[in-house]
Formats: sequence, C-alpha cells, structure tokens
Amino acid sequence: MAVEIVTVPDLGGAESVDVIELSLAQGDKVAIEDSLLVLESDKATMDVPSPHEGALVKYLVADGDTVKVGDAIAEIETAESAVAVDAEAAAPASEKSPEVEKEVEAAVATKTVAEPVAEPAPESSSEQLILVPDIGSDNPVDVIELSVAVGDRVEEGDTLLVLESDKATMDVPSSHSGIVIKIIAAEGDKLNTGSEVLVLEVSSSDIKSADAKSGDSESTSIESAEAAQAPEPAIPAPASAPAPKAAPVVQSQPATAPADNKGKASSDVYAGPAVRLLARELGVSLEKVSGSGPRGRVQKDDVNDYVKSALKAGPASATGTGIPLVPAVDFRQFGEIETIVMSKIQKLTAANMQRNWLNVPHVTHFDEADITDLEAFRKSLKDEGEKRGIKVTPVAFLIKGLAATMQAHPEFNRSLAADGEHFIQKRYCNIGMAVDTPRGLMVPVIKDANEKGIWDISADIMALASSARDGKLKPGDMQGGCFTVSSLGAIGGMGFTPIVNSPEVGILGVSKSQMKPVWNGTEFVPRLMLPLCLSYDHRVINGGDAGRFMTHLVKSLSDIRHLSL
Ligand code: CAO
Repeated sequence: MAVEIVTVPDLGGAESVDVIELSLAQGDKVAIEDSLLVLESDKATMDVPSPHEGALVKYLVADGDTVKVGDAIAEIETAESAVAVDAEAAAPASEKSPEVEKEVEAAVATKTVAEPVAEPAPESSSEQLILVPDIGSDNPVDVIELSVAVGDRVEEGDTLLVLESDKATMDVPSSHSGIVIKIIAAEGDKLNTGSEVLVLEVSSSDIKSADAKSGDSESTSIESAEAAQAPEPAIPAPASAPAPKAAPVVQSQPATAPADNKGKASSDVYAGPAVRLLARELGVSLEKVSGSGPRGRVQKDDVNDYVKSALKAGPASATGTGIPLVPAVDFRQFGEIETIVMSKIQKLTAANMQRNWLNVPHVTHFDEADITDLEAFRKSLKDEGEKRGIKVTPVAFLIKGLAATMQAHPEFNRSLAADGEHFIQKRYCNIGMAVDTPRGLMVPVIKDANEKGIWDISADIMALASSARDGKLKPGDMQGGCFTVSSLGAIGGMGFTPIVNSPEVGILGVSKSQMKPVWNGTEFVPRLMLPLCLSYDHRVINGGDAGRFMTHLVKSLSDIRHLSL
C-alpha cells in the first residue's frame, strides 16, 4: 500500500461515537501511538493512537462526525510507502499491475513533490489558498470568529471567518468549494485585504462544477505537481493572487451590544449571516438567543445551545416540570468576565446531574467506620505492593466492603424498571468509581467486584483511574455499573451528599479519615474514623434498608475479617 488507511479500532461495545478533536494538521509527522483524533461516546472519550509511523496525508472524517468500528478515519504516508511509491514510479508503466498503478496514483496525488505517472489520476486535487478579499479599508481588522475547522467541507459562499472593525463585522465567504486542510488565521489575529486565511483541498470535480457555474475555464488553483516544480511557494503570494471571487458580507455593528436580545426585532440582533441562516434552518427566533460573542454577538454555539436547552425544557416550561428558569444575568455589569467553553464531558455531567437530581427522591445517610485496624493492615501490604507494582489505598477496601454488603443487602443492587411497577434485581456486582479528571468527572466501572480480592481491585483502580485521566477509557469501561463510590478521601472534607447515578439506587460518598477520641466503655481512645455518606433513591430504598446497609458496611470496614466471611 502506498498510503495506510487508519480505521476506528474496537470501541469496547459502543455502536457509534463522535469525533470531537482532530489532533494533527495535514502533513504533520506522526509516530506509532501518537493520538490521531479523539472520539467520544455518551460516557467516555478516547484517543485513537496511530498504528503507523509517517506523515498525516489527510483526515477522512471531520470534527463532529459520527463513526463506528472499522470506519476509515485517516490516511498516513509511511516511510515504506514512500519508498514503495518511488520504486513503482521509476518502473516502466508496462510492468505495473492495475492495482499498483492505482496505489501509485493515489500516493502521488497526496505527495508534496509529484512524480511522473503513466496515466493521469481520474480525480486529482490541488491546494487553494484563500485570502481576505477587499475589505474596503487599509486598517487591519480583528478575526473574531473562525467558522470552520480542519477537515470541514465548505461550499463556495460559506462563511470561513468573521472579521470585525470598530464599525462593522464582515463574514468572509469562501471563494471555492473544498476541504479545509490548514487554517492560517486565528481568532484574535489582525488581518488586511489579501491576508492568508486558510488552505482548501479542491478536487477536480469541485473545479469543474465551479467552472460550469461561472463559465470561466481559468482556475486559480495550483496542482501539487506544478507547485513542486515552481520556485515560489506552492501557494501564491497575496500580491500575485487573482482577486477573490467572493466579497465579504458586511453588517453594521451596534454601538452597544447587550448579551440579552429580548424585546428586539430579529433583524436588530447582532449576528452574522451564517448564524442567521442556522437560526432560520432551526426555526429559532434570534431575539430569544443571548449572544456570548464580543459585544453580545450571537454565535453558532449560542443558537445550538438555545435549541438544546429548549429541547430539554419541553413545551410547558423551562424544564418540563414547572420549575422556572434561573434568569440569565449579564455579569459584565459587575466587572470583567471570561466565557469558558464547557467540554462535552462537563456538559454531559451537568445534564445527567440535573436529570438525576430532578428524578430521584434523594436521602443521604451518614455514618463513620473505625478503620484503625484496616489502615494498619493496608500499610503492612506496602512492601508486597511495591513488588507487585500495585498501590493499595483505602478505596480498594471500600469497594470490597461495598460488594460484600450489596450481596448481603441485594435491594441496593436493583434498579427501578421503566414501567415504575417492577424492580430489576441484578445478579452481578459492578461498582463504578468517580474519577476527577481534567476533562471532567468520569465514572469507570470495576467489573465483578464481588469476585475480586484486594490486589485485583487495587490494580483495577489504578488502571481505570489512569485511563480516565489520560482520556483512554473505552465506552465499555464505563458501562454496567450497579452502585457508585465517590471518594474525596485524598482531598478532604467531613461529609457530602453525593447525587445518585440513576438508574443505580445508591452512591457512597467517602471523606477524609481523621483520628478521633472514641469512648470504649471505660476511656477515650484514639481511633482513625472514616466518614461515609450513603445517598439513595427513596423510591427503591427505605431508611431502614439504608441503616442496615451502612451498619453492615461499617462493621466490615472496622473489622476486615468480616470481608473474608
Ligand atoms: N482518608 C484519608 N486518606 C485517604 C482516603 C481517605 N478516605 N482515601 C485515600 N486516601 C489517601 C490514600 O491513602 C493515599 O495516600 P498515600 O499515598 O499516603 O497512601 C492517597 O489518598 C491516594 O489518593 P488517590 O486519589 O491517588 O487514590 P485513591 O485510591 O484514594 O482514589 C480515585 C482514587 C480515582 C477515587 C481518586 O483519585 C479520585 O479521583 N477521587 C475524586 C472522586 C470525585 O471527584 N468525586 C466527586 C464526584 S461528585 O462531584
């Protein structure tokens, strides 16, 4: 093969996932195991590592695409493939099989230095530099919004970026159709007429259809082969570039632009044509959307977020439950602020927490376990742990103790059936563990915790916590939980009220252990006490159940001999 195609690897059971990040740019060098892109299911994000060393030819997917196992995601030109291509190109055409011919043509089309080939490729592509068209002023203007990402397909006329002067904003439309392969301008840059914006990969069919539309046979694109021979850069300099076909779309900018557009006519709302088009397509009245852009400009994300919250809210009220919306506040009136984009995980967590909080009647039960002996035993495992490369923390004992307690109190291993008339009793025992990661809260699941010993549980904790922090969890690692443990023991606190991870019916919050004076019947003795907080779904669990469950758990942790019974 001249160019290696990378496909979506095993997704651990998930049927389809979203592409949320393309990690490289076209032409970037890539080593084996380097992240090519990041995929995200509704429960996990994962980096897709490169199986090859070489250079990224191009992505075959775009940010936001949904993909499944086996889908082609990228092309990588490997060192061997380059050698193979060179050797093939040098061989007489008559010696090449038709398959080899095809591969050579494909490789040549993607190489920066083109080789002569016997037959022209049926579909060739070229690079097209897109420049800022005449903006009617010599003063540089700010880039306030990039409307496309590498890998996006754009049609002639689509907005590429938005410029803003002190008087107006302009949507810069694309003068060509093609795939974005490189973005040169960045938000915050100052650009003039003729400044470089981005590079498109334009296929011969795009050029043909553009020519057909314009009746102009002269193409401004430069074939890769010509580019390689030319002494100038492959992409023409602004001065020699032909006048761009598309003109910027200018709109006046309000002197003051409040974020809240209530009471305005749609036409008075500060938004660009691309955003207006999106709003029209989605049936959104722009005056209902608060703008988060500079000077309150409504951006595409604002329209999308508005639609998402409207869908979640339902027709009757903001939440469909009669709960009034918290009013939007323009915090800028109180001081300087910064708007930070939430990660997908953070948005999912927020939605799940709200859903669980609204659906589950929560009660939290507090208790303390005397873990003085457990800690002494745990510390005695340190040397053996070092030999095994496993660190044993109190969390392993908690998970072991929870699994044993769930066996003894099976009502905690139930879910409420969707009909509200049945309980689903689970015969397996998987325990989810909340992990605090830079991308947000993740809950990987320790499978069959009731069948595992402390070493195996500790190894699972280490592996899953590190995968979660490195973004390497597979969707299967996050599924099938029966109960969740949320340990803030390494951080601090005396107690908290965790939110049940529905459809599970219980979650154990763990706080930091502390030495306390405990009355033993004759005197106060220092004991290491571990605060525990059990939140439960009161539709399935009663207070008595919770009391018995916690008493059992506390006893198991206070005297770990019970765990072996
Ligand atoms: N009391 C006192 N110390 C504790 C403790 C407790 N309850 N639990 C753990 N520790 C100590 C350990 O003994 C260890 O200390 P040493 O290194 O001195 O032995 C240290 O804390 C280890 O902490 P850790 O966080 O690296 O490992 P862990 O096994 O305790 O926890 C994990 C793993 C993944 C649960 C944890 O790292 C984590 O992410 N917790 C956050 C969970 C969270 O965010 N919950 C909130 C969810 S709702 O918003």
